[in-house]
Amino acid sequence: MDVLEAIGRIRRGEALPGDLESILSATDGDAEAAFSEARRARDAEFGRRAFLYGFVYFSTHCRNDCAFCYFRRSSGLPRYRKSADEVLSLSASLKDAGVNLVDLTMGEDPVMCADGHREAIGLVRRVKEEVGTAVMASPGAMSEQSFADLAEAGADWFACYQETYDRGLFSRLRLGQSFDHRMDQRAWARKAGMLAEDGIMVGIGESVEGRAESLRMMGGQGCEQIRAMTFIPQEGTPMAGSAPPGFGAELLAIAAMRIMFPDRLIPASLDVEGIAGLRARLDAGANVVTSIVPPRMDLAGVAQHELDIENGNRSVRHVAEMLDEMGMRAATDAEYGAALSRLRSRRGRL
Ligand code: SAM
Ligand code: MD0
Ligand code: SF4
Repeated sequence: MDVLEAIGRIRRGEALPGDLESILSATDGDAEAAFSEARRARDAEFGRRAFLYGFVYFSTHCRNDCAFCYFRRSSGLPRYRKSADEVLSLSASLKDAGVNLVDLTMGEDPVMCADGHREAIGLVRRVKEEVGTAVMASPGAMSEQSFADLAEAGADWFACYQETYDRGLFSRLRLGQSFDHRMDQRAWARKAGMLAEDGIMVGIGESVEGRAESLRMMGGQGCEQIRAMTFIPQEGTPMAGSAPPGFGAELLAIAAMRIMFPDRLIPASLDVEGIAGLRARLDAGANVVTSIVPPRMDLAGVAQHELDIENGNRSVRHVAEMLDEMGMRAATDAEYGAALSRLRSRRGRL
């Protein structure tokens, strides 16, 4: 199948069976064509600007046992939980450094989840009130009643990734967790007035057809931000022996998302390949740089819990330099605010 023709059909909303799969399995010149179309779609929609997200993984305690995760309950790791003061000062320093948003992320820490997620929601409220930046909350799965409280505390975004839309695969990854309850999360978040992010993992045991189906399903839910991240095998987990991934499939997934859903925010995560992978992800059509983590703060990443943190490569300064080299630049807070207003006004029509 001709990839350029497939791209054209997808862009016109006339996709044929197999069109998405042909992008996801493109090689060489065909892959380059997909990346170039994706960049064109991104630049037309957003200009040559990237939004920058700071990442504060404030508690690595977790009651869940996801097969892929370094921080799963049964890995006997030392863990940390930052105090409210630490979270506030980390968020403030990220804002000062120039991020557009702070992503407050936690494992499903029983202390933070207790009493309708009272502690976690309290942190969001304090960061909104005392730091005044845009905030994404990534607390894992919550009960429906907590969403109104989280929205009222000021969270702009709620992130919770389905990982895959294949129920069988989901049950082998998120052991003992409900597929439907996780699906409900983003619907409840949006009903409460927040923007929502969904995501899938790439190279986690899915076929190209399975990945295509997950991308179609994920996009069809209309979440304002959507992502694909390559699975990184983690020592001490049941999936430690998996083959180390290539990143080509993730890049094609990013390009495909941009071509199918041009007006969404799509991350280039530093948590997969570190700074070395930034350019390729932006070149594939991403327009948000996530997982910016300041050095010397004893903070962890998720998929790459150490890579590029202490050497400062995940800092705003370093990212801004790379954007500059690519003829791109970091968006201002006013530009980010305008993009969020646009997403909110299109709610239900993405
Ligand atoms: N604990 C919350 C949850 O699971 O929803 C929020 C943070 S969780 C650590 C964020 C995401 O990181 C997961 O949903 C998964 O997509 C991704 N992730 C975790 N471990 C990963 C790995 N080894 N490789 C790639 N992505 C991973
Ligand atoms: C990232 N490490 O953006 C973060 C994390 C959670 N909302 C985000 C997966 O890559
Ligand atoms: Fe816990 Fe999230 Fe890791 Fe699953 S992915 S074990 S919920 S931190």
